[in-house]
Amino acid sequence: MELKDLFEAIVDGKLEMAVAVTKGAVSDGIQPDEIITDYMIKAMEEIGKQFEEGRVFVPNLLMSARAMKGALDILRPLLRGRQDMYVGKIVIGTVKGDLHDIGKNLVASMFEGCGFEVINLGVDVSSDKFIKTVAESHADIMCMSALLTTTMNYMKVVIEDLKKAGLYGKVKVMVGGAPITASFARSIGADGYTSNANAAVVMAKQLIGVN
Ligand code: B12
Repeated sequence: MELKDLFEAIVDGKLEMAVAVTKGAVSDGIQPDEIITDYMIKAMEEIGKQFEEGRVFVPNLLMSARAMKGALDILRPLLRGRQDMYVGKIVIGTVKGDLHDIGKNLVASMFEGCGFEVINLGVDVSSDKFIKTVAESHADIMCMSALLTTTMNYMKVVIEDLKKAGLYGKVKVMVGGAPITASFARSIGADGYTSNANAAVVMAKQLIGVN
């Protein structure tokens, strides 16, 4: 099996195949970043394109998501293994009404791999839950993800509630997800936005002043 089979396995939603190819790639010494960026993310882009063109439907997306998760589960411990120092604490979640978590989990795994302690609140996270967790954990950064144009505006609600709770400015806020832009992030008062997981780590470190 070759690594390009991972792309096909995710597009076709074949979990066992995705896991087997990923395990093979790891034992061949291929770096997790390369597997994620060059094959896994590209496969999700491809299935997304096919969905937009009406060639596949929601069940196909779910199968692909399952295969992607299975492959990411193999890589996650390896990403963690790179951690050599504690950098800071991050609370991350996908906002209320939104169930997309593949990108959010990738970002969370990258953070963990680069020394952050991560509290992953999952999907469909309410403002109350974000704020309660930030307050209790004394997190350095709160990260919100949204993949729907209908849910991205909820990020503003959370930031407004953060202000009411007296936490705005005390915790840095990062936002991301396919429909988010830097100007949207600025307009709602977020401290940072990046379009991908690698850049998210660089920005998170900048925001809290570590390199
Ligand atoms: C997989 C998928 C699903 C799966 C999700 C499974 C899962 N566990 O996540 C399922 C089938 C559940 C799903 C459901 C729906 N989906 Co959907 N889905 C997708 C799809 C194909 C891929 C998303 C994905 O995983 N991308 C791969 C990851 C790696 O990329 P990413 O999420 O963008 O994350 C990267 C960056 O954005 C960034 N990032 C992400 N989060 C964060 C956070 C921070 C803080 C930072 C800094 C960075 C960052 O870093 C990540 C890694 O590089 C997209 C199409 C697309 N092109 O995006 C549609 C898409 C997002 N879905 C869409 C729709 C319409 C829906 C449904 C409404 C469909 C329906 N009719 O039921 C439902 C909504 C359910 C809900 N309430 O959330 C639309 C949204 C349209 C819009 N403008 O709002 C899209 C764009 C497809 C389309 N073109 O129509 N979906």
